[in-house]
Amino acid sequence: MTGEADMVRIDGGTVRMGSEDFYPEEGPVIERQVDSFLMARHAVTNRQFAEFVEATGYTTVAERPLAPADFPGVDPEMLQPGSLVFTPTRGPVDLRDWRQWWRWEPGASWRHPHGPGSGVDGLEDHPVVQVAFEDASAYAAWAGMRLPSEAEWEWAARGGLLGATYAWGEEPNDGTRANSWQGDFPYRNTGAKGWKGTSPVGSFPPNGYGLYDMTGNTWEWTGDYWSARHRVTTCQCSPGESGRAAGTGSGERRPQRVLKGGSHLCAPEYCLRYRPAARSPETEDSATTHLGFRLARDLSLGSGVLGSPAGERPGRNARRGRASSRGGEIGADDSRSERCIVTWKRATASSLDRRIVWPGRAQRRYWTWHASPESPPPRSPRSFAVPTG
Ligand SMILES: [Ca+2]
Repeated sequence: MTGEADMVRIDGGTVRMGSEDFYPEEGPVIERQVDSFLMARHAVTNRQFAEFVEATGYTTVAERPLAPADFPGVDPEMLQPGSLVFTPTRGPVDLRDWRQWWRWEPGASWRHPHGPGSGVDGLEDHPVVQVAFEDASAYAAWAGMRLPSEAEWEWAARGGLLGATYAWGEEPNDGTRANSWQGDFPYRNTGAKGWKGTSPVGSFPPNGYGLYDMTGNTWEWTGDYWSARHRVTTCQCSPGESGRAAGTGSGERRPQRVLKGGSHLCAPEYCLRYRPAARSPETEDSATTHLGFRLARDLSLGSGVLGSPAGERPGRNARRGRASSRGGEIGADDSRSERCIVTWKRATASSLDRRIVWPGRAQRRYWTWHASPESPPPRSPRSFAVPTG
C-alpha cells in the first residue's frame, strides 16, 4: 500500500496553471491557490496495486463485461472485457489516424497490459496501467488517500521551478530526464535510457520536490473534471451546473477527467505534452497501456477522499464487478481547490463528432470520437482513449 513514507510534503502557494504557447486546452493561464498537501513520490506500482486487489478482491473496469443495456444494437459478443493497447507501426504513417497504433484488445487489463499473452511478472516496480478512474479512486479510498487535483498536480510537477517549460527547465528531454518517446513516432523508439514502454518508478531523476515521473512514463489521473479550456476564475455556485454535466462534452454522457504529465509515448513531433502545463482528457471508464495514477493526501487526517465516485466505498461491490462509473451518480466538482461549482463555456467550436467502424475483431463495435485538430480522442463502448503520447 502507498503509505506516508512514500509521500512528500508539498507547501502550498499560488500556481499559474497552463500555458499559451502550446495546445489550446492549456489556456488561458489561470491562477489557483493550492493548500499544502502530501504527494506520492511515485505512481502506484503493479506491486502496490496487486496488494490492493489481493486484499479486496477488486475487479477493475477493464476486467468487467460491458452491460448490453448500455450499448443497444451492439452484438453482446463484442461487449467482452478489454482495453486499449498501443502497438508501434512498421514504419511512418499518417499521424492523423491514431487507429494505426491504438487497438482494442479483448482481455487486456492491468494484469495483462498488452493482452492475454502479456503479464506483469518482472514489472512489479513499474506503474500500474490499464486502470480506469474508478479503479484509481478505489485504490485511493483503500489507502485512505485521494487523487490529486489538477492544480495540485501541476503545482507539484513544477517542483518549485515556476514558469519553466519543462519540470527541469527549458531544454527538451534528451532521453535522460524523463521517460518519453525517443526516435520517430509511432514506429521507431530507441527508448529513454533504453526503456520502451513503462519504466520502473525512480528510473529517472526526480523533480525539485523529489517526485519521480511527474514527466513521462505514464499519464496520471487527477480528480478534476475535464474542461476544454482552463476555467475562468468566476466562481458561482450554480445548482444547474453539476460536475457531471460540465465534465462531459459534445453530447458525451460519460464524465471525463483531467490527465497530467505525459507518458512514454510523448513524441515532440506528435505530442509535446511532457510538460507540467500539458493536460489531456479521458473518460472515466477508459484504460490504456500508458495511463496510471498517484496518490495525494491532505495534511490533516480525516478528510474525504477526493476522486472517489459518490457513495462508493472501498471494496464494496468489488467482487460483483459493478460498472458503477457508467450511469452512476457523479457529485459536484470535487476539486479541492475549487470547492464551488464553476461555470464555463464548453469549447466545442473545433470539435467534430464522427462515427467510425473499428477494424479487425471489433469491427462491429461502433466507435465514435470527439475530434479536435490536436487531440482526437477515440471513444469506444468503453474507452475514450487519448491518442496523445
Ligand atoms: Ca507520470
